[in-house]
Amino acid sequence: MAKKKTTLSDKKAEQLAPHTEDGADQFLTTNQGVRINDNQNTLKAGERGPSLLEDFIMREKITHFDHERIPERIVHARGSGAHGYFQVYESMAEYTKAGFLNDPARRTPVFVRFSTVAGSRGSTDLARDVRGFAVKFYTDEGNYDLVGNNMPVFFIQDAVKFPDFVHAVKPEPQHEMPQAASAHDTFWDFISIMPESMHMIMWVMSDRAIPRSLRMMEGFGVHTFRWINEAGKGCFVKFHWKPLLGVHSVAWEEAQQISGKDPDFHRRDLWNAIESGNFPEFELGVQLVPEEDEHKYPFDLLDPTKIIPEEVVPVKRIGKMVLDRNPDNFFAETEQVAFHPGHLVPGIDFTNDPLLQGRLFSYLDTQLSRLGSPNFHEIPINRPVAPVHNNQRDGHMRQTINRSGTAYEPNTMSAGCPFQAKMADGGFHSYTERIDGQKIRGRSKSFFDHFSQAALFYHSQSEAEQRHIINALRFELGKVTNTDIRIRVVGLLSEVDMTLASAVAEGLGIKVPEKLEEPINRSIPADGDPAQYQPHTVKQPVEKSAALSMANTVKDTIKTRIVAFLVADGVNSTEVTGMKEALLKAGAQVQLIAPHLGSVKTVGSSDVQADQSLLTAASVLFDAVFVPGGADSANLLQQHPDAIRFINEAYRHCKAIAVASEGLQVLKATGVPPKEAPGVVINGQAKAFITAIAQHRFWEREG
Ligand code: HDE
Repeated sequence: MAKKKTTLSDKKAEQLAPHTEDGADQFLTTNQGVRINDNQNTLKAGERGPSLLEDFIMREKITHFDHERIPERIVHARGSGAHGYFQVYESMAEYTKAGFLNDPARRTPVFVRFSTVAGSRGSTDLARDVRGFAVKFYTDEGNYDLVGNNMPVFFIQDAVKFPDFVHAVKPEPQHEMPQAASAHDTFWDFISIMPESMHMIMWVMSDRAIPRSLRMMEGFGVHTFRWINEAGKGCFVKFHWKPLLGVHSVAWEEAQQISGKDPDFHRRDLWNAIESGNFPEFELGVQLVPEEDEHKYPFDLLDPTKIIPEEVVPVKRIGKMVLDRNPDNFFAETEQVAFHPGHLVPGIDFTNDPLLQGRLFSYLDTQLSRLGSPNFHEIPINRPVAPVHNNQRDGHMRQTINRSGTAYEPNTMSAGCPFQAKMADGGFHSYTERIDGQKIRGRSKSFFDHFSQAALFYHSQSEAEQRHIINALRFELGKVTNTDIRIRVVGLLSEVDMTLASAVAEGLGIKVPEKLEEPINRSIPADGDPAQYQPHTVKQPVEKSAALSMANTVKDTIKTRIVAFLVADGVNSTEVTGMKEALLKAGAQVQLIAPHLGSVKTVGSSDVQADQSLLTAASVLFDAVFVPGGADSANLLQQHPDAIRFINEAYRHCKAIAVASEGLQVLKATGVPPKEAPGVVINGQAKAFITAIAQHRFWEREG
């Protein structure tokens, strides 16, 4: 048989392969390869005697165990990873010389890690939080990392504030509470005196912070970056990831319940999707701004609290990423992968965004304590597929055996090798930018519009989305114990939108303050006009942007959606089979939930098997629910409190519900309005049910 043609996307898999082992058909050994004869007992002085120090097998095993933990990431500790590939649709050579963006035939292997920010490694996936969206491209020219988030802006404008911000959002130091939550005093204390955070606050209080799936959220590079073409011409670029399944979220109450029912909900969803061949797909989009237009907008491209509205600069979709392989080992891959915004390839460069500039220091630095050595790049998951040759030597856990007799450059003794690459040979060359200015610890006056884009976001949301933001703020500030903090935050919200501030204030039983407290983080240059360094608003080019609302996302597919069928003995098998076939054909998945596990008797055909019982399943873990008929089944279910609760919750969380024939009885028993309620299909019609599931949620029911 001909050898399978190696696609470039296999390159990383091939590189990882020699480092893997699975123990199949092998003897158990020590780390020195010695076969172990008894793994059940320590070596003892007599059957009832003390253990012997000389038991090298026991000591090796326990010593390794004692040291198997490494520090978790200071932020983004909780994460899930996947392998895949990226392919550009057409050459981007006009704008960038990056090889992987120039050749549509090239499949570049990637490793992606999605994460929450505030929680520890074992915390719930469904925390209200930003999601990390970090992509490592193993390009032929070296590793390129796009270390982004699922929100396009950030809380602060300057990296020096990052430790303060993280200390404020993390559990409070005296008692380490709360875990994976921003609803506490120190976070909101910080926010209440940080007006620049207002735009990001709108995003984190929106449903974007509680995604339905990691496969159904957008990603953003956040900062403005730079592309450089072969001729050396630069242009500004903002990166977007657009999920092909659309952008969807869960309800806040649902998120809290999922955290109890299945804290691994997102991780499991990603894993299962890949295992079942439903590979997550994201398109890479770019907003390109010519250098000449740098100062054309009423916001600063270097300010990470600002977006470029898509109506102003459209997002051009330039390629697709497919995640098609789960990691073999969580620790070796997902935990040990090390991202760094400073991992660049020729054709891509930074800008002077002061948040990005600080990140360039932090990511390399943090790996030294997290992974323990400057040789972390030798860990298999971090190795580039491009060859590595330099004069860096030694250090803890060095793997490479450098054979050269010289470890310096220039040299003559090794004929100058390894030698510098000319630009024509792919040598990285930093973008030549003229910098003229005074050394100053301060901020540009173009950074002080803290409210216009927060308002743009809020005004672009649907009615339901605005209601969710208000409720989220009421929840979060309701958990704050200090009234002064609540008042200050409501004061900041009043600068964004008065109806928003009033609604939040009403829920908190307070009044909107008339005057804002002066922000404390001002540095004004000696010759600067203080007024220009105060928070203010600048008119934006658009008042609304459709792209900011999830209500406008694609709603034409039910692929990978999970539908619960509530069944009991006596269920109508024709209705079960008919609906199941239609849903599977449309790409959804079905699980039969019954009062007990095992066989469920049917009317009309052989028994069916329950996938879960009402004890372990919960409506919050499904996208929609169907109750087929069959008089006995309906009778049993309508008297089963868990079945009634299941449907009530699905209704409360605005999900599609369908019933067929006697299934209507069960629906009636719940008190859910069976008729005229949006998203409730009472005639068991598969087509109508599929259309309803594709809508994702019927938030109008909340009203
Ligand atoms: Fe990070 N961030 N960050 N961050 N960040 C880390 O690096 C940091 C910021 C992001 O899955 C750390 O290896 C500073 C913005 C992701 O491994 C650390 C500042 C954005 C991940 C760090 C920021 C991000 C991290 C912790 C402000 C979106 C997870 C462990 C100047 C564009 C990557 C690590 C993974 C992780 C520092 C702000 C995204 C400490 C100093 C803005 C997705 O280096």
